[in-house]
Amino acid sequence: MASDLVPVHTEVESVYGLEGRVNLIGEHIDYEGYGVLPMALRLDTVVAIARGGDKLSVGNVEAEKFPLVEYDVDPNQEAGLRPANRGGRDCLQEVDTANHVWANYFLAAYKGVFDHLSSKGEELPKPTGLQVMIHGIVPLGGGLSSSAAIVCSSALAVLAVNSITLTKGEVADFTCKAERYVGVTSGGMDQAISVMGQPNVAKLVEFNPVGLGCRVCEGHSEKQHPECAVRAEDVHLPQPATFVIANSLTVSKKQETADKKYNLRVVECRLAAALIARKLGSPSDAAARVRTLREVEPLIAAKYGEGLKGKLRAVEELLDGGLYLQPRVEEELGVPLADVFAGEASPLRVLGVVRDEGFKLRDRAAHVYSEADRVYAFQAAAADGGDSAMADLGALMDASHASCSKLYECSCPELDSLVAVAKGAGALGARLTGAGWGGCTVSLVQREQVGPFIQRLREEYFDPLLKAGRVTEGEMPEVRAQGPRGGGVPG
Ligand code: NG1
Ligand code: MG
Repeated sequence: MASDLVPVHTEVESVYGLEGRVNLIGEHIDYEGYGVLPMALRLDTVVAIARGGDKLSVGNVEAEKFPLVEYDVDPNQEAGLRPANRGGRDCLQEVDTANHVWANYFLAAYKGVFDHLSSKGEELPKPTGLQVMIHGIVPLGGGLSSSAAIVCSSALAVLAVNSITLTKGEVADFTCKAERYVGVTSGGMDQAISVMGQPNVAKLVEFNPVGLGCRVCEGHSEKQHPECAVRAEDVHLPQPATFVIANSLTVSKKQETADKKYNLRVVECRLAAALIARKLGSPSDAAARVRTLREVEPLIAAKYGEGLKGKLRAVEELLDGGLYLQPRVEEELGVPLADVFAGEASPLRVLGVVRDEGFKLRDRAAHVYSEADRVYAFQAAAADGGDSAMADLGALMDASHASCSKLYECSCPELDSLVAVAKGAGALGARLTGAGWGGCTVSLVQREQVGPFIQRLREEYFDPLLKAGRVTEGEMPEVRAQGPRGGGVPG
């Protein structure tokens, strides 16, 4: 890959590359604090970087599609605001989410490096001009985490050019926060697997927030240890298991649609958690501070018992199955939503956008709790590896898709149809992967079935799209398979 790169102006000092990922199970639960089970892909994004010039100059090998973007090295230099006297604020670069350009992902990473170092109280490097050249082959808007691949490799490049080394867990944690500057209030799965993924093995990625019992150190009750923030454990899959990733060819424009889709789901989960807390006796102000469904688990367990059954009963009894309009949430919570989200740009934007449409709370919470449970069932079935392991893994993937489609409503007709075709073609399990609303599916297939399986997808999903003129030959078909040995099977 490195030989494809054309350095701008100066000699390349460092080249960094990180992969996209496929999430095998655990969708839309990372931002609720729950573990997920992704696997790194061979598709990657590479960043070449060198000091030089007086701008952050961000180019792409595919210059026609992604034209050169230049940013000021330090927009506040002229105002005389040096890092030491910025009144406690971090890097003053701002990412303009209203005018989304591709290079914003680099800028988010750049800002993230400065923010992270200053949150650790470390001396900040002097901002200098940088020449950056990027090349990525992770399909965009495909649910394969092209965005995290560019954010994480950019962050590593900025660290490298400043001779800074950090632990993988630390990089995974701060790049997750950094990617949110682009405007999507995402969880930490993609950055974690991008940084911690390894060939030949899937990973159970877990997040260890303060106060909820860290699984690394069993401590950090007050302030999180940077090295404990994210933890990744190997998950070895049965040998015949092959995962076929197929692109529905419907692009999911997650950044552009965030406030009506992805960010709305994050808000719905938070409101569901707050109402559960309120109904289980928390005072209004405490309930309004609850941020995730994971946080209310102890309250639920005290009344309904441990385990998934108790959580689903709580959701059924405490939340209405219909739509909640804002005044109803405020009445039941006892706090205006403008106060709940004071100072938080993204949820306030969501409120503005969906004012008259309302929130679905019961279905969203039921999805999160059941999906979180399926992740551990998947890990257990993989570890068991017995005769029924393949069928068990497949059934869990099917249940995940049904839940994403019906309860979380993050599928779309094309993804549902591709999943149905995959099942008809003999997949043991098939589901959307990533945020959904377009992008890719992942199917579990026996290794020796891969060839005929891909052929069926071509005939039943891709050829009709081609005949109908909905895609061109050049776009056809992005079908890739990856087995536990990491061997790519040509599509
Ligand atoms: P994709 O679709 O790959 O961008 C997104 C989020 C994840 C996770 C999944 C849904 C980003 C960067 N990533 O992934 O954190 O929530 O959706 O499980 O937005
Ligand atoms: Mg993404």
